[in-house]
Amino acid sequence: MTKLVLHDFLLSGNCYKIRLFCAMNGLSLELNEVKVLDGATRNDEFARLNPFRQIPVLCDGDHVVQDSQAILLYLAMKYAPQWVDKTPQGLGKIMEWLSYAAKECSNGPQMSRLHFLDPHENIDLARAQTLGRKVLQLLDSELASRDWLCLDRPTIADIAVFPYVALAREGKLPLDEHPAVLAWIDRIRGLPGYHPMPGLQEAL
Ligand SMILES: N[C@@H](CCC(=O)N[C@@H](CS)C(=O)NCC(=O)O)C(=O)O
Repeated sequence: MTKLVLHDFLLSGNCYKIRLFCAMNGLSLELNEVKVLDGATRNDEFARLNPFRQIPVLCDGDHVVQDSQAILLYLAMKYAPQWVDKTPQGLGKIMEWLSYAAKECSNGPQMSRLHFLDPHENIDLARAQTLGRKVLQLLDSELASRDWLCLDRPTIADIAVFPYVALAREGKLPLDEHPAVLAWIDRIRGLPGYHPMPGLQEAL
């Protein structure tokens, strides 16, 4: 197996998706800390690694993958296929949630949290929190009748949606009003290999 290097930032929920997935699947990762709050993704050297100028970026030997959803899909297909699905129907269901993580979870809970994490970011907090509340409501209603986001088992869909939802309180969002979401967070925390990131160490 080639060496896996993650260009990472400890407080980034998107990077945490990859650290968590690797921990749950016994994949060892070398971490390269990128000081994203100091603008380290915005220089030309970083753009040669990732023209999108964002972390996470995964290097699997010479192969480079950027975007947390893409990295989860790549790693699962290559090393842990039980987290994805072979059928077009199953993969389509997983992709629905990966897209939801990339748009709704990012615009809502991620941006609400970022407002408090980095006051220099120009974020419309009221809009982000409105979108964040919609995410929590939708997830609570979806998870009221099932344990996992899709396919009746944990998949990369759950890993992609998990971090910014579990960190919702850091964006001053009302996680405690959503019991089905809290129960799902608890189920993820119970999966073998789970380990937290800063902000997730406390009991629910
Ligand atoms: N769609 C991307 C978004 C990644 C992202 O938002 N990265 C942030 C850190 S969490 C970043 O690199 N921000 C620096 C910037 O945009 O300048 C993913 O899911 O990986």
